This record gives sequence, structure tokens and C-alpha cells, in this order.
Amino acid sequence: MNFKIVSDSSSNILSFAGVPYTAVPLKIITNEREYVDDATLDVAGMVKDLRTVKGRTGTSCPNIYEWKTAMADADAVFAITMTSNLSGTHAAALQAKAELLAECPEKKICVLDSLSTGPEMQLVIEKLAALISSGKSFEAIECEIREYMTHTHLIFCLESLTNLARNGRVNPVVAKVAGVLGIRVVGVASEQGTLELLHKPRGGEKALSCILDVMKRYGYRGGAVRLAHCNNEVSATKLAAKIRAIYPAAEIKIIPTTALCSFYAEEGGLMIGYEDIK
Ligand code: X90
Repeated sequence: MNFKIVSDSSSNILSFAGVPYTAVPLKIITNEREYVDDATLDVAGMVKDLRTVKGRTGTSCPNIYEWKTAMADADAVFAITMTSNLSGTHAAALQAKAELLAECPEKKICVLDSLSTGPEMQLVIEKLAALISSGKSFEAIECEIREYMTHTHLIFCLESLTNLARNGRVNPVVAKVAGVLGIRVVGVASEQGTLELLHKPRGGEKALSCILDVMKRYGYRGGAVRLAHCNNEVSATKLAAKIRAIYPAAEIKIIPTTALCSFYAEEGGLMIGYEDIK
């Protein structure tokens, strides 16, 4: 049986070695152009353009056809999407699965709702790859990955909520409480897969301590951590050092956000995916 992993590009993972993998891109749309979140995009260039672009900016999720195409060339597919509560990507993936199964009923497709995004999806993708490589059955992998996903979490620290608020992805009351510009917020992906804002730390150093406190409060005990950052490798590196000071064996990787997460997390934004297991 040939296996494949498919993710939407909100995972920031556009290519993956060792197991067949495809990322289906989301798109960033401005009055001037469309940016496709794939490996050919100059993300730094997009972020720079966004500083000065006028008028409405938004995003669009992959369509059913794009998901179907990515899922078509394997017998057994694990697809993972951004939270169904903030994007249509999950609904599109489910419809793609239904259409493919109608055409080839013997195919196996599992569509997972991350109820999260970014580096929490990255952890799930990496775990899927390990499970596939270990030679387990489709059913065993599905069972194990669903269990694993109850032990992964996402924390974010954002310097601006502008693009989230303008596109209706945080509730207006919440956005107003956080202030519109220049306020740093630390929050988590809620159980329902929405943004839950927890703190407004003043200053970058306080923000890092705050993130670590929230991680510990939400069960972090030295497991794997994935740190995604938008133009903020300095803070990501500092946070990794703070984590290692307490958990020297923690397995931590730092990666830049690609287009979709860069658009919503905005410059300076940090997204932290972690396991609550050792
Ligand atoms: O157009 C679309 O379908 C995409 C909509 C995406 C909306 C939100 C993306 C948020 C990305 C922000 C910090 C982490 C949020 C955690 C939410 C569960 C990054």
C-alpha cells in the first residue's frame, strides 16, 4: 500500500523528505496581486509588500479540486488541515475525500482537523511520517495519530491582530480589548480551534517568559517543540534557549512561517507547537 501525507500550507511545511508529501497552498490576495503559499514564493518579499499595500487584503483556502489532485496519487492518504473553525480548508478536504471515494471506493483517506495550525500541524505531520515509516497499518496509524493529537498544543505571541481582525478571524470584541495596533498578545488555540487570548505582556522579554509560563501551565514537560516565526528568529532562538535551560533534552526546531501564517501572525509573530508528553 502506498501512503501519502497531504497538508494545507498553513503548516508552514511545503516539502517533506522521506515520505510522499504534498502541501496544498492557501493564497494571500491584495488589490495588486495574489501570493500563492508554495515553495516558489519569496515570503520576505511578500511581507515587505504588505507593509505598504493599500486597501483590503485577504486569504483564500485550497479548493476541492486542489485537495483531490493532491490526494489522488496514493492508496492511503492522511490529510491534515487548519482548524475548521477559522477556514474552509477542512470542508474542502472532506468534500475531496467524498468525491475520491465515490470514484475509487478501495482508497483509504483520513482527513484530520488540527483545530489548530502552523507548528502544531508540523508535529502531527512529523509523527505521521514516523508512523508510516515504521510500517504500521492505515487503521493503526489513524488510531495512534488521533491519540497523539490530544497531546499537542499551540501557543502564539502576536505583535498585531490587524489582519486577523480585518478578516473576521478574531471576534471584534476580543480584537478591541487587545487594542488594534501595537499591542502584543499571548494566546492559545482553544479546544474549539479558535483564538483564545490570554495575556498582554509588555515588552519582548516579558512575552517570552509569559509564553513559557503558559506552556508549563498547559502541560509542557520537556517534549518536542516547533517554533515558527515571522521575521523573528532572534526571539525564537531566545525562547528555545529558555526552554532548554529548564529541559536540556527538549527536541526543538525553529522554522520560518510561510505565506499564510506570515500574513496572519504578522511581523514579529511567534507560533509554538509542543507536546505535553516527555
Ligand atoms: O482563507 C482562509 O481560509 C484562511 C483563514 C486563516 C485564519 C487564521 C489563521 C491564523 C494563523 C495566527 C496565530 C495562531 C492562531 C491559532 C488558531 C487556532 C496564525
